[in-house]
Amino acid sequence: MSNNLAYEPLTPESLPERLGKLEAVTSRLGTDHNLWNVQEIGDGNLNLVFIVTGTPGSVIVKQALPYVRLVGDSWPLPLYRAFFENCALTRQASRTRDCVPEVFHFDDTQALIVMEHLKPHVILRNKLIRGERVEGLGKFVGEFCARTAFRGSELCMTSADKKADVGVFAGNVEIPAITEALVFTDPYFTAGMNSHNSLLDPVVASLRANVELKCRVQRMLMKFASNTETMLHGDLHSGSIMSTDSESKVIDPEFAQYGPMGFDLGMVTANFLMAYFSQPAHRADDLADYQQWILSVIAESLQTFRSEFRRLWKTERTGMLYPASLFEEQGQDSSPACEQLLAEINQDAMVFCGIEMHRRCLSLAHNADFEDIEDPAVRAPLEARNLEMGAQLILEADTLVDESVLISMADSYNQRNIL
Ligand code: SR1
Ligand code: MG
Repeated sequence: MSNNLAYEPLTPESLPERLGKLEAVTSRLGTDHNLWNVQEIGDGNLNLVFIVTGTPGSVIVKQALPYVRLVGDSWPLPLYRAFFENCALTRQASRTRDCVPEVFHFDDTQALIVMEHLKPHVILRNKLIRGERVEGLGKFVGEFCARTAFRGSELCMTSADKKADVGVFAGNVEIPAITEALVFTDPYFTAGMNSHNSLLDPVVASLRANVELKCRVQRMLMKFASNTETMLHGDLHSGSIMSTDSESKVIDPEFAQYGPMGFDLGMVTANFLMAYFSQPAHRADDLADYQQWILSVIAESLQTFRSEFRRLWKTERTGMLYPASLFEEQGQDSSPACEQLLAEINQDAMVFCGIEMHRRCLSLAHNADFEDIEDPAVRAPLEARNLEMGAQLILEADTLVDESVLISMADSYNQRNIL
């Protein structure tokens, strides 16, 4: 909509007329917009999402609303978030190959992005709830996190480029504020928008009474808010990944911001762990094998993150950090520095993981893995395992030297009767 129209939320009825002259769209759907079929499919918390289909093909149109869709217009949210989502998609596309949908058109005034329709991909969370496997998922996630973390940092970028980009993203205040409140703060007191399964009351009370736990979470919030190591996806959960049985893509980087390298890895690991803990309520057949498969995805994503990060360290360390002039050019090996950094990233990731495991059961925006379990009495013991393991991750992240410790911990909590 390059004709200076004022912002207006699209509807299936208005969309063909309003986008009907856009070359980026007509070249993919055909020029007769009366023949387009429009379906609103947005089931997320914030935006409008349409699939628009013409005779030759289809596209996705995503438009920001001036408020939080999940809550309504009592919670306004700036339209400029579409600008940051477009920036993030563009940067991710250049840092990872074939991992994100291609952007065809961005309209700042309409807060709208026209992008590739991923087909026949579906939201990964739904596949995990249905017990479906995705080939190569762990490798995909590990590579995505390592490439975006490394290539978006001053290990790789020039300082001038990276600092300019931190400046661009610094303009985004409200979206990080959502994460700062909903993820890091609200779960740990009786915040207004919170909700939880009341059968969990004793577990929740003990988490909220744990001062050491809250101190550690607040320390991580400080890191999240003030550390600009790399450009994060910012909301990497299984609803932000779309998969077929053998291919995955990452979508929805509207929470992108600069932050600590372990954040995305920790968030996505938490979402795999929640898929794991919720499985006993979703299936009886194949339960043990399927849970084992989820654990193997977690292990592979963490291993791949390390191996890909090490590869990039050797081949793409072109930024001002850990320069070759200090190490290789002195005949000295920089691998110990890489290993030390990886250990710190892993430790951060484990704390972020524990925090995300808490927020999805305690604050606003729970996840379907647990929420789809209708009977609170069936759901509570599974959520309790998740909450208690989350607390151990936050308190003992330094003991989680590699994924084998994490996997045994998950296996052990999965057998506990907490309530
Ligand atoms: C009000 S937005 C709630 C949540 O939805 C998004 O997907 C993020 O996870 C956010 O925390
Ligand atoms: Mg999202």
